[in-house]
Amino acid sequence: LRLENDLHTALEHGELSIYYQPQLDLTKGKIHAIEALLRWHHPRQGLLYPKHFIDIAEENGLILAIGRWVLQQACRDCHAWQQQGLAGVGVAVNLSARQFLHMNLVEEVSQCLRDAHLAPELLTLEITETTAIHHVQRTQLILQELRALGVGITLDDFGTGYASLNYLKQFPITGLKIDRSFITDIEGDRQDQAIVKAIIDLAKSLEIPIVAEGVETWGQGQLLQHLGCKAIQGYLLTEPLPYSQVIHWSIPRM
Ligand code: G
Ligand code: G
Ligand code: MN
Ligand code: NA
Repeated sequence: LRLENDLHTALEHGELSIYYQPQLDLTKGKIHAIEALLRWHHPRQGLLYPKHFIDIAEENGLILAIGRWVLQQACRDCHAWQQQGLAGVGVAVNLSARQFLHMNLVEEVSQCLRDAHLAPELLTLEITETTAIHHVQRTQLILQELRALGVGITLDDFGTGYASLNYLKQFPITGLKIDRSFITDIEGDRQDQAIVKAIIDLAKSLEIPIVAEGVETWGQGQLLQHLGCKAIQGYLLTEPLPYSQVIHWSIPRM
């Protein structure tokens, strides 16, 4: 309850910030996008992660104001890094179910792009399977409008839900992220390997770019590359970084 009270003033007190985690295109050896990950610098409890407060924000509706702020800030930061050595590198912003259904999403996204002078192609929205499962037609319409703006739509945590394949069929998805739970043991677990290979092959035949998340070791990265995965994200490259560090970060030698 205390946390909930504090969350009401977190935005105006400037306690929220965005950390950024790059995605490496293995075929080009270049960063192609960077995911925005929300953090809360709590005055007494220190650095808090989304798992500590996103559910609260969803329940009390603060997620709408917070989500709007994340979108604005991420678009501004992405615009700024175009001139700071990261030209052509896009930004990926996570959206939760409530944002998706209750924000005036299409209007707000296009407003953010305009305000930040950001090319729509540089923005990708990450949704999960739970985002919209009960509102298929409405979701289809919103996603089509977002695609018409030029914004990308990535399906996050792919493979963990019940409806992954349905989503691919029904929605205009432009990217997939293989959930970290399939990556963790991929080197030792043949079943995980088979699942990941199937997802990669599926994405390839549907011509949808794929990113493996939660890649922590060089071995995992190599195996994924061998299986045909063209992009990775995870601690192998770096943990999520504050903006001030992102522009000075460079791809580690592997
Ligand atoms: O930051 P961390 O790596 O702990 O992220 C955990 C999860 O929190 C992510 O998978 C993502 O779905 C969610 N998340 C991170 N940032 C945001 C955000 O800005 N908005 C929403 N709705 N979810 C976020
Ligand atoms: O949107 P999503 O929930 O997928 O966000 C990714 C989450 O995973 C964030 O909380 C991020 O901090 C975390 N993360 C990013 N890279 C790694 C990794 O290599 N290993 C682990 N365990 N977590 C990671
Ligand atoms: Mn994500
Ligand atoms: Na994820």
